[in-house]
Amino acid sequence: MNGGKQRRIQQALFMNGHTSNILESMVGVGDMVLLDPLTEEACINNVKRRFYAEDIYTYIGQVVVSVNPYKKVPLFSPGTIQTYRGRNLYELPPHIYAIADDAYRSMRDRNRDQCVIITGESGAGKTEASKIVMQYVAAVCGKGEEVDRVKEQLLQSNPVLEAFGNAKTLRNDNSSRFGKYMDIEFDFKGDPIGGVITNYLLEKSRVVRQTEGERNFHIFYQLLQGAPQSLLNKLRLSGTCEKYGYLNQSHCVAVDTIDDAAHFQVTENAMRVIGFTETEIQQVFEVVTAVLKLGNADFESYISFNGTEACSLTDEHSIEEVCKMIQCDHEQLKQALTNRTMDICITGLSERVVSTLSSGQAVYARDAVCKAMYSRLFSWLVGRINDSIKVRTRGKKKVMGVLDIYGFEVFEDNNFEQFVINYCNEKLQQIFIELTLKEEQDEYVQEGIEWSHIDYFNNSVICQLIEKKNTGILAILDEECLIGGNASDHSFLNKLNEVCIRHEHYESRKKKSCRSDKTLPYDCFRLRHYAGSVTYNVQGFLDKNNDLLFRGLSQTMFSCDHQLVKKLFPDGNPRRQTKKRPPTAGTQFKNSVAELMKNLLAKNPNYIRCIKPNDVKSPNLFDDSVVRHQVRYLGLMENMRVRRAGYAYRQPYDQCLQRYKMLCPNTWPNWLGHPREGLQALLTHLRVKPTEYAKGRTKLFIRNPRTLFDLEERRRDKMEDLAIIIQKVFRGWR
Ligand code: AOV
Ligand code: MG
Repeated sequence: MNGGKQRRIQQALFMNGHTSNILESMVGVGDMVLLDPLTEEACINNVKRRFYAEDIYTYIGQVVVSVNPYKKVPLFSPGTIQTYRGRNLYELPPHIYAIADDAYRSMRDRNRDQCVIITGESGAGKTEASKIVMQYVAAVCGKGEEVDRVKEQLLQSNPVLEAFGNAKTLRNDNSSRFGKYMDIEFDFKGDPIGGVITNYLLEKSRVVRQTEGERNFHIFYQLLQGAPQSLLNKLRLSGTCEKYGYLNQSHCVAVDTIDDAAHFQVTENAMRVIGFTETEIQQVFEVVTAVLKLGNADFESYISFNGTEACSLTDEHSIEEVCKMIQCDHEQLKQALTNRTMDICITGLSERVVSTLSSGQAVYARDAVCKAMYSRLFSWLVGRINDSIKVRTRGKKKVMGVLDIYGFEVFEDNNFEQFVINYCNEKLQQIFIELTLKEEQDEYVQEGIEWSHIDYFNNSVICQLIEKKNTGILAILDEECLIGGNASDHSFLNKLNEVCIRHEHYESRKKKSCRSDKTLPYDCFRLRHYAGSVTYNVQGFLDKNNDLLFRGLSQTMFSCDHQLVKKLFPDGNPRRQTKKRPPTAGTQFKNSVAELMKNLLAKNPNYIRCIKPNDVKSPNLFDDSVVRHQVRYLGLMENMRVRRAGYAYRQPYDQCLQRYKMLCPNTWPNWLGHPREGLQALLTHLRVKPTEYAKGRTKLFIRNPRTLFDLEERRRDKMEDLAIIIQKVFRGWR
């Protein structure tokens, strides 16, 4: 296609009589299906030119590709929201607003539940994109006191969950360390009436340990830097972050891009807006403080009278403040931290055995209870927010879901957490493939439309490697956890090597091809993920998957008189003790991800594919190789090819005829024959070129969005004409 023609198409696609500042800045092509030639180079150059021109959004058909600008760009304002409101997707330059508007109207007017699936690697801009979607929807839907209250609560859930669930990592200063799916629910008019948030596995190991240069969850720093003196006094918090073991080990406290003190105000205010009572807010901060202080408890080992290793608190008073605050029996907590009580079954009789812990084991117990306390607090917060935003009216609801989950990540040292996060991203890629590459092509085949298949990498083999029943990595991990006794991370790796060694996406030093690969240590396995290879260190896999808390600790926490702490440890209730083992962390995650997939597949998907322009968080650098890698694994080229060779729009014959029949005297007001023939008559009448459409078994396929656009335009004109005629007739009657 020559430049002139391309420009004309763009104009036809986007200008459509509108000129505004955002339009004037348009560079390159807005829909990459129009790229000529359709090559990876052209694609990268296109998004690059647009990135430098601050046009961060580009379409591939209905998919929005978003490049993180790493600075404020003038694309978001109430005025721009109004510009996009109620307009067709291709009428204006690509924007998240356009996709959000399309999804919202399709839900409201056509009763189709929607979901917005936001993917991309860590730091690519998913969380920001999800907030832009929510802000747009909030701005365009409904008005009134009650509706505004609901909107405000939904929006304010973001700062609360970010404060408690996000942290600075090496990849992203505000990295989501949990997955979030939020259903926003609407009534029949399209007014928001509430919502439900589902959270996925918080990376709780961060509470007690962070990699050098990373931080703990934001709330710890916010509280210490931003809480008023009166609250700090109440919590008996003094001094700086450096005083606390859980905050000082990674040598990163202050971050240029983060104003912790200001964020504290935002978090606290958001909690009030959502409806947390002052007592609840106070209790939440007490739990956060308890975690911080308990983290400073230290132990020293000694050899007990019977020759076994034991330990005691280095400073007897170190847990006094915590005990006072959470109203816990000092002696009981001390015992629970330094001893372990087990019920052992000997010849059918259950006997209670108390064993002493070494100082290392006590630190482990301390960390375990802190991780449990914090992650359960997080789940409680989500539950509490859900209580506030839940729909109280009956009747049919329409739903729009927004998914913002931790992105694919690769660090120098990758553990169980990265394994889980990356597995989740594999599953999301599956949905994308299923719906945009596979289903689309399958549909052409089913409808009998001539089609030459476009190849793509299907990552289902990697999903299988991880989740397959009995022989998948998660199943092997569970099996090892069940064995107990001699099982270890090492024996887990050995099993993996036995079962998975031949899999083309699995690598370890036991594999022939990797024997001399020094970058792959002996205690690691490597997975060739769709988005790149990741080497996982098996250390801690069993423990994190088991996720067990010594019973003495949960009982101690349950016995606290502090209302919230007690609520967080129902498993410590002696009357509710069960012998049944809870499902492992891996299995729980797998099940909840499966549930999520089912939920997403039941809705009409809208995609935002986020891309990171560089690895140094710079607004001025577009690193071709970094972007190329993402373009490849996200499958964007395949997406473009399927889209380009395919048809932009499809609709069953009868629905399509109903919508446009007014445009042709033969089909208006009624067509008595088969809708397929009616549509043919209509298209012939409108002189739509036969190359522009294809007739399937049950649906009409339209190749180019312009054609659809044109039909819609004509329909709108016709409706206006009809309205005028009707008005005249009415006037005549009066
Ligand atoms: P993520 O959600 O994809 O990573 P974020 O949405 O947190 O990434 O984006 C990372 C940072 O990039 C933000 O904190 C902003 O500084 C910047 N940024 C992203 N989008 C925009 C935008 N539209 N305008 C301006 N700045 C932006 V992770 O959660 O780590 O996977 O787990
Ligand atoms: Mg995020």
